[in-house]
Amino acid sequence: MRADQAGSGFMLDTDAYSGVSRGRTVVALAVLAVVASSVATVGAAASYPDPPDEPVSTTGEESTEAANESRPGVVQTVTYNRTPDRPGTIRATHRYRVGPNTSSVVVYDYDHTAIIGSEGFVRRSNGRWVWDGEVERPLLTFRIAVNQSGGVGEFAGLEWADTRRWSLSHPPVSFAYRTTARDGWVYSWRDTAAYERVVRVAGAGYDGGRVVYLGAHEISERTASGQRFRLVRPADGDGSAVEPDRVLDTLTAAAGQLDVGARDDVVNAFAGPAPLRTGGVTTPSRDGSQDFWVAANRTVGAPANLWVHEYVHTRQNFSLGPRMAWFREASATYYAGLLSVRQGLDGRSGFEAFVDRLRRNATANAVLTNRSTWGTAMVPYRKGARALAALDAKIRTASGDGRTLQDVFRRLNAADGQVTYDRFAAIVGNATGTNATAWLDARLDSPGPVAAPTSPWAYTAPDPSADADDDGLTAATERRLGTHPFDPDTDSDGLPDGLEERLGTDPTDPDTDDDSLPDGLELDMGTSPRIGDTDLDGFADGAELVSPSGPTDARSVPTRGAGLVPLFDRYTGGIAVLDLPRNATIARY
Ligand SMILES: [Ca+2]
Ligand SMILES: [Ca+2]
Ligand SMILES: [Ca+2]
Ligand SMILES: [Ca+2]
Ligand SMILES: [Zn+2]
Repeated sequence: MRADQAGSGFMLDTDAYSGVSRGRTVVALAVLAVVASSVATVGAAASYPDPPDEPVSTTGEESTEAANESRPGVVQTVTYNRTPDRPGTIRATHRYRVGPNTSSVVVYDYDHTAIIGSEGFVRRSNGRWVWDGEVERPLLTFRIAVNQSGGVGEFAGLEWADTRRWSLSHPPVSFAYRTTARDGWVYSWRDTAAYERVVRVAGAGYDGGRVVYLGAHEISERTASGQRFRLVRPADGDGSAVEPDRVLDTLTAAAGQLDVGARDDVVNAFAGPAPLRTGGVTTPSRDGSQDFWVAANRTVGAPANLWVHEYVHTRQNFSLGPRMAWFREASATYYAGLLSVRQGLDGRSGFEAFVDRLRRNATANAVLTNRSTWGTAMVPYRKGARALAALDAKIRTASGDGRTLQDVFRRLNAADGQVTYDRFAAIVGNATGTNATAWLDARLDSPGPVAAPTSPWAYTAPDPSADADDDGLTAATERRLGTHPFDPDTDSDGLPDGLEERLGTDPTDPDTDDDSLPDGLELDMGTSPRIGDTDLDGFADGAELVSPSGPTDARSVPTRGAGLVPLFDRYTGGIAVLDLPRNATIARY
């Protein structure tokens, strides 16, 4: 989950959006540091008497003008230490190697930090720390309060956490400097190529570029769809709830499912143990990686797959105008559910939970385009996700499955500048082939309920050869047979739909031959699921089974009947079946 607009009334802020510094970050374990050199880029032309405040949003423009400079003006070396004697805090030391043309270095007075040591920096009255111009390698040491609680309702709790054994945090690192090689200030969060950052972790730990894990950990990696996925989890009991293969399976599958551009080369997924709240995502690092974290007790399942939710955020490269702010969480929520269902997670019950959420009309009276009407921060997650489900179906229907909401998502990612509501409407109109403004206005720009489709066919992948439930039948075949595309055993008789198609049994009837024995049980017992009286002795297989007599032996016939419910229940998961009448002779073939 991601806070779109820091400083607005709503802090949806399970995401770290406050630490905005950007820079070339090099991962280093223990004291071994690797430095990647970089070529400088000239910053924006604006010149200020003093560096401005740290940005509250990083959606602003990046500098694009390139210039050649043989070496960076500043090398910042950040070293992190755990401080178990002071739970809830970590220590960071920032050392600066100042280049010959650099005339000033300014470090901000970050929130939730205290300077506990300095060399070569002077504190100004505005709280900032300025290099004294003399000390060659000035440094500042910070104590950082990690345990910041915030948010309300479902977002309440710790966003970051430090305990005696481990620490997950998002420490501030931004600074600004002035160099004669430039006209004006260089800001670390903007001119990311103009300086170098080296990160060291004292002891066991891992720096993802934005998120820092301190403590014993394990890393699992997987590559898919041109992305490197790295799962970082606590090494001991704190991380035991995390199933690395399941997490990497769902992330790599989502990477293949989501064709919207904006792929980071590296995605670092951190599993943070309690008392962390749900999860969040940071802004991308300039080295092509992006970090997100999820509380370690969050399992992989449908529809609320938080791992995929945060991953979808990493694929959001757009900048949203105020009337479009809802789209960020709405799309993360909708795709987390949709992709999970298409991955077959939790089968039919996963799909039904997904649709059930869409069916609920929570927050119906909020106007998505107008934040002041939102009674709760959950509006984009609820009404927003519902509206996107409806929109996806509209686009697919209008284009004969030629286009989907992903085409709109991709175009938002590719758009220059802010995506306004009007621009969004134009992009949607392009996808549907008709002017969509009235349709959108009624759902996004108005109060009132929005109906999302509930049929599974609205949510199957457009590719008709997909087999979400892995039952051996494509969605196209399932549609023809009337089976459920997200349920591998539509009639719950113990036989997968695909096997039933091959056997010639009815995949929508648990007892194809009406002999009171479910198809799956008959296969186990050696009777025919297609012939009610397998041995043709005049007594139905079901009657013979409970009699008992041999259903595959014509010389063995029933003497009495009994209820079949317990046997049937075993195979149907609770579908009630009629008892056979005493001495029943049901023979059908
Ligand atoms: Ca299937
Ligand atoms: Ca079946
Ligand atoms: Ca049967
Ligand atoms: Ca028989
Ligand atoms: Zn989110």
